[in-house]
Amino acid sequence: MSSEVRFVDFKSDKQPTWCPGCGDFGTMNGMMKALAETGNDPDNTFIVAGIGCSGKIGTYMHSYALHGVHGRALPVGIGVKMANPELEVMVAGGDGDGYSIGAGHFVHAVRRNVDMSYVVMDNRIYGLTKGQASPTSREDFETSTSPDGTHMPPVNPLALALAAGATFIAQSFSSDSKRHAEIVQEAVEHDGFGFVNVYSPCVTFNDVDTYDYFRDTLVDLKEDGHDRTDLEAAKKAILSGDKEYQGVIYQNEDSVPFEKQEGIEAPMTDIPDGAPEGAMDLVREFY
Ligand SMILES: Cc1ncc(C[n+]2csc(CCOP(=O)(O)OP(=O)(O)O)c2C)c(N)n1
Ligand code: SF4
Ligand SMILES: [Mg+2]
Repeated sequence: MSSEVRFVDFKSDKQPTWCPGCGDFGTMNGMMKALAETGNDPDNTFIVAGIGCSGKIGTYMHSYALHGVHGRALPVGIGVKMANPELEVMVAGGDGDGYSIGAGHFVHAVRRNVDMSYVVMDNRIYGLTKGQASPTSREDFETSTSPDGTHMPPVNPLALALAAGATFIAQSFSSDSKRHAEIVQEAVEHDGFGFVNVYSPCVTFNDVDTYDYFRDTLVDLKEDGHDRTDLEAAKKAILSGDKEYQGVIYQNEDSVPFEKQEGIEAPMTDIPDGAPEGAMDLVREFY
């Protein structure tokens, strides 16, 4: 790893096709800053992206990457990390990708607690498919698929993570660039599954959850005297529903990542003793 990596080194030569003003620009910048600040470089970084406007991020960043199947980015990211724990693995996707079709994977990725980060670009809408209601859309949000509201309460992704035993739960806002980058950096540094729900406004299809809304509403836990290691305080912040927060809401400082518990410390190609004859040749052939 190089000590001189700058965040622009994580930028690819592809021009984003996101709409001008899309929150995903800020989300991506913060991810790149966080990776550079933590001493990673494109050669040791693997981004796995879901499907959606958000999912295009793996193309716009310079690193190893896989743009997978809708809702299936997390199991791929887990597989990458288990095959080579020396890689920095970051998974990114949208609220539809992560909390609708991929909700099952989300819960189990949280439980497994592999040392990686998961950044969800939450715009409370399906952006790529032109504006249908997503799991985080408000109950009264009118879209082409919910002309008279969704008739369902939105999913609270932080509560889902909490219930599944998350060791790191955070929330940020793409437009608060310094704070957002700091929070993603903390997720990367966390020993375990670092989950960040990022409010990343869709300026084309969501005129309710706007930059102004998040700017006016979000309360920063850093200024609220919150103790991130206090599970009861985290429960209160997540479940009381009276405020929307940004910051690290919960961190279990005793977290031991799954792969460490299982004694997986080296890339698969290095596994030396005990492997059946010929097995490692096979692994290397497909590595
Ligand atoms: C299996 C499957 N089902 C449905 C789709 C259609 N589809 C593509 S993106 C998407 C939702 C995108 O919403 P979100 O994950 O919130 O991402 P955003 O575009 O808002 O960033 C859907 C339903 C698909 N590509 N694959
Ligand atoms: S449709 Fe929305 S989420 Fe997609 S690029 Fe445009 S502003 Fe961003
Ligand atoms: Mg979305």
